[in-house]
Amino acid sequence: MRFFANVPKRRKAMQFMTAAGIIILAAACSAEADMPETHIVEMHGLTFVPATVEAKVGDTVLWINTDVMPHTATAADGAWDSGMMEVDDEWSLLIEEAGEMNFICTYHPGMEGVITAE
Ligand SMILES: [Cu+2]
Repeated sequence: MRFFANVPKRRKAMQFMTAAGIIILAAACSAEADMPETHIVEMHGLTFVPATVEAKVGDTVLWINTDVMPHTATAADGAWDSGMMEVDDEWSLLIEEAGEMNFICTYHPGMEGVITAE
């Protein structure tokens, strides 16, 4: 009888450990949600797509020239510059501080975008 009396306790212990495991797993998943992301901006049809990027500090913005002509990804204030990006070239920028950063293509005055980093 004693042996069987222990079974429910063991089951409770198992249930507790399962619940603890789920909590740990949930915590790990939410930590993953805060992992740095890469935001892709295509240069296409003389525009940046998307033109607005909402990022977090630690994220990366990756420009890819999928157009038929060269472009640049250049900070409007001159803080950074990809230089000439030929067709199919890629260039990335690590977001190191919060704020709003306007960017342009130095070849095409109409090409504008903005990164909002928090
Ligand atoms: Cu351009």
